[in-house]
Amino acid sequence: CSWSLFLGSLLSLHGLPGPPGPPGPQGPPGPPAPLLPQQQQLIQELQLKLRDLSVCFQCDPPPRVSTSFLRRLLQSVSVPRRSLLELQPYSQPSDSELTLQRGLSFNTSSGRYSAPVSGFYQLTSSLLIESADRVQVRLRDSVRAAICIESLCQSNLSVESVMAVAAAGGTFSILLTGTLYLQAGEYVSVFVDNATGSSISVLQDSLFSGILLGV
Ligand SMILES: *[C@@H]1O[C@H](CO)[C@@H](O)[C@H](O)[C@H]1NC(C)=O
Ligand SMILES: *[C@@H]1O[C@H](CO)[C@@H](O)[C@H](O)[C@H]1NC(C)=O
Ligand SMILES: CC(=O)N[C@H]1CO[C@H](CO)[C@@H](O)[C@@H]1O
Repeated sequence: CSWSLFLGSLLSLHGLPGPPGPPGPQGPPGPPAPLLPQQQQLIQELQLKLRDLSVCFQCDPPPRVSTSFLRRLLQSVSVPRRSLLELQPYSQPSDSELTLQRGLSFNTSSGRYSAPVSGFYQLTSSLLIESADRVQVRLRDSVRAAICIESLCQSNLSVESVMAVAAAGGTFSILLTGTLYLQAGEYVSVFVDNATGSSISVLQDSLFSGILLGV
Protein backbone atom coordinates (compact mmCIF):
# COMPACT_ATOMS: atom_id res chain seq x y z
CA CYS A 1 0.00 0.00 0.00
CA SER A 2 2.72 2.44 0.89
CA TRP A 3 4.65 1.44 -2.31
CA SER A 4 1.67 2.04 -4.61
CA LEU A 5 1.16 5.44 -2.92
CA PHE A 6 4.82 6.30 -3.48
CA LEU A 7 4.70 5.21 -7.16
CA GLY A 8 1.45 7.15 -7.60
CA SER A 9 3.05 10.34 -6.23
CA LEU A 10 6.12 9.86 -8.50
CA LEU A 11 3.89 9.48 -11.56
CA SER A 12 1.86 12.55 -10.66
CA LEU A 13 5.05 14.59 -10.09
CA HIS A 14 6.87 13.67 -13.36
CA GLY A 15 4.15 12.53 -15.74
CA LEU A 16 4.99 10.27 -18.74
CA PRO A 17 8.41 10.72 -20.48
CA GLY A 18 8.12 12.99 -23.63
CA PRO A 19 9.67 12.39 -27.13
CA PRO A 20 13.48 12.79 -27.43
CA GLY A 21 14.61 16.45 -27.98
CA PRO A 22 16.63 17.77 -31.01
CA PRO A 23 20.42 17.12 -30.99
CA GLY A 24 22.38 19.76 -28.99
CA PRO A 25 25.13 22.08 -30.40
CA GLN A 26 28.63 20.69 -30.97
CA GLY A 27 30.80 20.76 -27.89
CA PRO A 28 34.20 22.55 -27.68
CA PRO A 29 37.22 20.70 -29.20
CA GLY A 30 38.98 18.43 -26.82
CA PRO A 31 42.64 18.85 -25.79
CA PRO A 32 45.22 17.86 -28.50
CA ALA A 33 46.46 14.33 -28.37
CA PRO A 34 49.95 14.13 -26.84
CA LEU A 35 52.76 14.28 -29.50
CA LEU A 36 54.79 11.20 -30.12
CA PRO A 37 58.54 11.67 -29.42
CA GLN A 38 59.33 11.35 -33.19
CA GLN A 39 56.79 14.07 -34.04
CA GLN A 40 58.33 16.43 -31.51
CA GLN A 41 61.75 15.80 -33.01
CA LEU A 42 60.43 16.48 -36.57
CA ILE A 43 58.91 19.77 -35.51
CA GLN A 44 62.14 20.86 -33.84
CA GLU A 45 64.11 20.01 -37.00
CA LEU A 46 61.62 21.94 -39.15
CA GLN A 47 61.88 24.98 -36.90
CA LEU A 48 65.68 24.84 -37.16
CA LYS A 49 65.48 24.61 -40.97
CA LEU A 50 63.11 27.60 -41.15
CA ARG A 51 65.52 29.61 -39.01
CA ASP A 52 68.39 28.74 -41.40
CA LEU A 53 66.24 29.77 -44.39
CA SER A 54 65.34 33.15 -42.92
CA VAL A 55 69.04 33.76 -42.24
CA CYS A 56 69.80 32.97 -45.92
CA PHE A 57 67.04 35.31 -47.18
CA GLN A 58 68.96 38.16 -45.58
CA CYS A 59 72.28 37.13 -47.24
CA ASP A 60 74.09 40.36 -48.09
CA PRO A 61 76.10 40.76 -50.26
CA PRO A 62 74.54 38.12 -52.56
CA PRO A 63 76.73 35.23 -53.73
CA ARG A 64 79.31 36.33 -56.29
CA VAL A 65 78.20 33.68 -58.81
CA SER A 66 75.06 35.72 -59.59
CA THR A 67 77.19 38.28 -61.47
CA SER A 68 75.31 39.46 -64.56
CA PHE A 69 74.48 42.49 -66.68
CA LEU A 70 71.93 43.60 -69.28
CA ARG A 71 72.25 46.90 -71.18
CA ARG A 72 70.62 48.57 -74.17
CA LEU A 73 72.22 50.84 -76.72
CA LEU A 74 71.36 54.45 -75.79
CA GLN A 75 70.93 55.73 -79.36
CA SER A 76 71.31 54.59 -82.94
CA VAL A 77 74.95 54.20 -83.94
CA SER A 78 75.98 54.79 -87.52
CA VAL A 79 78.68 52.47 -88.85
CA PRO A 80 80.47 54.24 -91.73
CA ARG A 81 81.68 52.43 -94.83
CA ARG A 82 84.66 50.22 -94.28
CA SER A 83 85.09 50.65 -90.55
CA LEU A 84 85.08 48.38 -87.53
CA LEU A 85 83.10 50.00 -84.74
CA GLU A 86 82.85 49.28 -81.02
CA LEU A 87 79.23 49.89 -79.97
CA GLN A 88 78.66 52.65 -77.36
CA PRO A 89 77.19 54.32 -75.36
CA TYR A 90 74.63 52.22 -73.50
CA SER A 91 71.75 53.48 -71.36
CA GLN A 92 71.74 53.32 -67.59
CA PRO A 93 69.59 50.34 -66.55
CA SER A 94 66.07 51.00 -65.29
CA ASP A 95 65.28 50.12 -61.68
CA SER A 96 63.55 46.89 -62.71
CA GLU A 97 66.52 45.87 -64.86
CA LEU A 98 68.92 46.79 -62.07
CA THR A 99 67.39 44.18 -59.78
CA LEU A 100 68.52 41.53 -62.31
CA GLN A 101 72.09 42.83 -62.30
CA ARG A 102 74.86 42.32 -59.84
CA GLY A 103 78.14 44.13 -59.81
CA LEU A 104 79.04 47.49 -61.32
CA SER A 105 81.49 46.29 -63.96
CA PHE A 106 79.74 47.75 -67.00
CA ASN A 107 81.01 51.09 -68.29
CA THR A 108 78.01 52.60 -70.10
CA SER A 109 80.08 55.21 -72.00
CA SER A 110 82.69 52.79 -73.35
CA GLY A 111 80.25 49.86 -73.73
CA ARG A 112 82.77 47.54 -72.07
CA TYR A 113 81.96 44.92 -69.45
CA SER A 114 84.91 43.99 -67.23
CA ALA A 115 84.75 40.52 -65.68
CA PRO A 116 84.73 40.90 -61.88
CA VAL A 117 85.96 37.30 -61.48
CA SER A 118 87.60 34.78 -63.79
CA GLY A 119 85.10 32.32 -65.22
CA PHE A 120 82.87 31.21 -68.05
CA TYR A 121 80.42 33.89 -69.14
CA GLN A 122 77.35 33.35 -71.30
CA LEU A 123 77.28 36.47 -73.51
CA THR A 124 74.43 37.58 -75.73
CA SER A 125 73.93 40.52 -78.04
CA SER A 126 70.81 41.17 -80.06
CA LEU A 127 71.42 43.86 -82.69
CA LEU A 128 68.79 45.57 -84.80
CA ILE A 129 70.50 46.87 -87.93
CA GLU A 130 69.23 49.18 -90.65
CA SER A 131 70.88 49.47 -94.02
CA ALA A 132 70.72 53.10 -95.18
CA ASP A 133 70.66 52.58 -98.95
CA ARG A 134 69.49 49.03 -99.57
CA VAL A 135 69.18 49.61 -103.30
CA GLN A 136 72.94 49.72 -103.66
CA VAL A 137 73.54 46.64 -101.53
CA ARG A 138 75.11 43.90 -103.58
CA LEU A 139 74.54 40.21 -102.99
CA ARG A 140 77.98 39.49 -101.56
CA ASP A 141 77.67 42.29 -99.00
CA SER A 142 77.43 41.24 -95.40
CA VAL A 143 77.54 42.65 -91.89
CA ARG A 144 79.80 41.00 -89.36
CA ALA A 145 79.20 41.40 -85.64
CA ALA A 146 81.27 40.04 -82.79
CA ILE A 147 81.64 40.07 -79.01
CA CYS A 148 85.40 40.45 -78.52
CA ILE A 149 87.76 40.19 -75.53
CA GLU A 150 89.99 43.25 -74.97
CA SER A 151 88.97 44.65 -78.41
CA LEU A 152 91.08 41.92 -80.04
CA CYS A 153 88.57 40.54 -82.51
CA GLN A 154 91.32 38.90 -84.58
CA SER A 155 93.69 37.33 -82.04
CA ASN A 156 91.38 36.48 -79.15
CA LEU A 157 88.47 34.09 -79.10
CA SER A 158 85.19 35.84 -79.80
CA VAL A 159 81.53 35.20 -80.37
CA GLU A 160 80.91 36.07 -83.99
CA SER A 161 78.14 36.13 -86.56
CA VAL A 162 77.89 37.17 -90.20
CA MET A 163 74.65 38.18 -91.86
CA ALA A 164 74.12 38.69 -95.57
CA VAL A 165 72.37 42.04 -95.94
CA ALA A 166 70.75 41.61 -99.34
CA ALA A 167 68.98 38.44 -98.23
CA ALA A 168 67.53 40.08 -95.14
CA GLY A 169 66.33 43.41 -96.52
CA GLY A 170 66.52 46.95 -95.14
CA THR A 171 66.15 46.24 -91.41
CA PHE A 172 67.26 43.00 -89.87
CA SER A 173 68.57 41.58 -86.62
CA ILE A 174 71.71 39.72 -85.67
CA LEU A 175 71.77 37.49 -82.62
CA LEU A 176 75.14 36.72 -81.08
CA THR A 177 75.30 34.22 -78.27
CA GLY A 178 78.07 32.08 -76.87
CA THR A 179 80.28 31.30 -73.93
CA LEU A 180 83.70 32.86 -73.37
CA TYR A 181 86.24 32.35 -70.61
CA LEU A 182 87.25 35.72 -69.18
CA GLN A 183 90.13 36.40 -66.82
CA ALA A 184 89.25 38.76 -63.95
CA GLY A 185 89.59 42.33 -65.24
CA GLU A 186 89.35 41.47 -68.96
CA TYR A 187 86.61 43.31 -70.79
CA VAL A 188 84.21 42.30 -73.54
CA SER A 189 82.38 44.60 -75.96
CA VAL A 190 80.36 44.35 -79.16
CA PHE A 191 81.86 45.21 -82.57
CA VAL A 192 80.16 45.68 -85.91
CA ASP A 193 82.17 45.37 -89.08
CA ASN A 194 81.86 47.40 -92.21
CA ALA A 195 81.91 44.77 -94.94
CA THR A 196 78.86 46.15 -96.82
CA GLY A 197 80.47 49.21 -98.39
CA SER A 198 77.34 51.21 -97.62
CA SER A 199 76.69 52.81 -94.27
CA ILE A 200 74.54 50.94 -91.77
CA SER A 201 72.99 51.89 -88.42
CA VAL A 202 72.76 49.79 -85.30
CA LEU A 203 69.46 50.86 -83.79
CA GLN A 204 68.70 52.04 -80.27
CA ASP A 205 67.65 49.35 -77.77
CA SER A 206 69.98 46.79 -79.30
CA LEU A 207 70.92 44.64 -76.34
CA PHE A 208 74.10 43.33 -74.72
CA SER A 209 73.90 40.97 -71.76
CA GLY A 210 75.94 38.42 -69.91
CA ILE A 211 75.91 36.14 -66.92
CA LEU A 212 78.65 34.30 -65.09
CA LEU A 213 78.00 30.58 -65.58
CA GLY A 214 80.75 29.24 -63.35
CA VAL A 215 84.30 29.77 -62.19
C1 LIG B 1 84.46 54.53 -68.75
O1 LIG B 1 84.92 54.72 -70.06
C2 LIG B 1 85.26 56.04 -70.35
C3 LIG B 1 85.57 56.13 -71.84
O2 LIG B 1 86.40 55.08 -72.26
C4 LIG B 1 86.44 56.46 -69.47
O3 LIG B 1 86.80 57.80 -69.73
C5 LIG B 1 86.02 56.33 -68.01
O4 LIG B 1 87.12 56.59 -67.16
C6 LIG B 1 85.50 54.93 -67.72
N1 LIG B 1 84.93 54.88 -66.39
C7 LIG B 1 85.30 53.99 -65.48
C8 LIG B 1 84.60 54.05 -64.18
O5 LIG B 1 86.17 53.16 -65.71
C1 LIG C 1 93.69 37.79 -75.35
O1 LIG C 1 94.82 38.33 -76.00
C2 LIG C 1 95.78 38.85 -75.12
C3 LIG C 1 96.89 39.49 -75.97
O2 LIG C 1 97.10 38.79 -77.15
C4 LIG C 1 96.30 37.72 -74.22
O3 LIG C 1 97.25 38.23 -73.30
C5 LIG C 1 95.14 37.12 -73.44
O4 LIG C 1 95.56 36.04 -72.67
C6 LIG C 1 94.06 36.67 -74.42
N1 LIG C 1 92.90 36.20 -73.66
C7 LIG C 1 92.23 35.12 -74.00
C8 LIG C 1 91.07 34.79 -73.10
O5 LIG C 1 92.50 34.43 -74.96
C1 LIG D 1 86.35 44.82 -94.47
C2 LIG D 1 86.94 46.18 -94.27
O1 LIG D 1 86.99 46.99 -95.17
N1 LIG D 1 87.39 46.42 -93.06
C3 LIG D 1 88.00 47.70 -92.74
C4 LIG D 1 87.07 48.45 -91.81
O2 LIG D 1 87.68 49.62 -91.33
C5 LIG D 1 88.91 49.40 -90.62
C6 LIG D 1 89.34 50.72 -90.07
O3 LIG D 1 89.27 51.73 -91.03
C7 LIG D 1 89.92 48.76 -91.55
O4 LIG D 1 91.13 48.50 -90.85
C8 LIG D 1 89.34 47.46 -92.07
O5 LIG D 1 90.20 46.90 -93.05
